[in-house]
Amino acid sequence: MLGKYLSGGVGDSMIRSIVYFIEFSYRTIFFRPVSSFPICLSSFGIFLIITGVIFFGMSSSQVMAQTETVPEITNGMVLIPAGKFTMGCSKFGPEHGFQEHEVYVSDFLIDRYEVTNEQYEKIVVEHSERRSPFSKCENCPVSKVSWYEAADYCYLIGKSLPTEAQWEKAAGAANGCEFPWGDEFDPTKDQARGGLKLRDNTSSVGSYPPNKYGLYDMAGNMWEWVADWFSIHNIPPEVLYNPKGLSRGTMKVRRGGAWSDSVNAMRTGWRDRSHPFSRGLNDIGFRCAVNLISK
Ligand SMILES: [Ca+2]
Repeated sequence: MLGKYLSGGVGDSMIRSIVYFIEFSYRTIFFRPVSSFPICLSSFGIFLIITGVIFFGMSSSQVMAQTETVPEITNGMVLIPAGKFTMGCSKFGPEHGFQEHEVYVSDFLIDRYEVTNEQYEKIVVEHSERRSPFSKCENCPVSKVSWYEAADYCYLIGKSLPTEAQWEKAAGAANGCEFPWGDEFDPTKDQARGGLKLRDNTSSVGSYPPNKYGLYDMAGNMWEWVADWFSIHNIPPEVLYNPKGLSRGTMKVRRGGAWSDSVNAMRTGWRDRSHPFSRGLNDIGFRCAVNLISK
């Protein structure tokens, strides 16, 4: 009866076996003659014990599976604590800045490093055939990925692209305009991989000092796709709590500058955009994030 009820939908063999066992026990216990009541009682006790062991085993294995997968997802990620911050940099104008406005961002995790060629090609094997000659080592940041490909990668490993607000908060500049380490870029100090004509390729991720959150290459190395649509109409959104930007657009925002770009582009408040199908000019990569609340 029960087996017939469940066989259409749930039905893997283990669940079916358990259901048949319960049904068999039920018939054995409750359809015996009254004279065999003691046998019924002892059967009922055995039934309870075995059922308990089975369900305890199932729930334990589920808990073990969950605790084993959590570290895999969050390995190499950094917690960015919730709070308000001033997003944008008005002085870069509507083309490359955003009118300064205060937003609140909840706790989230973000990758400590840009996604590397090796990591990306474990999921998208064929990318190795178009790996950029300017970023070709295993531990170099992946490039030549469209926004959609970057978003897909993050989704497939249980993450998402950071929103622009999350990315900018994680960049950690004291104000919204300058570099993660301060106001000046000095190429002799090896602060970041970038500055037009100063570098001829990328470096392995994490080759330069981290920012205050322990994140690497938030300035330079590769531009990084973020989730938001770009708009030249530089109006702060109505939603200032975990803002996600516009609901539609034609271009996607990229942040942080690249090995081949100008010093200005590495400034935390500087933003630029590309078409989401574009794979860039060997200069756009990404990192992923995990939201710790549902909205
Ligand atoms: Ca970067």
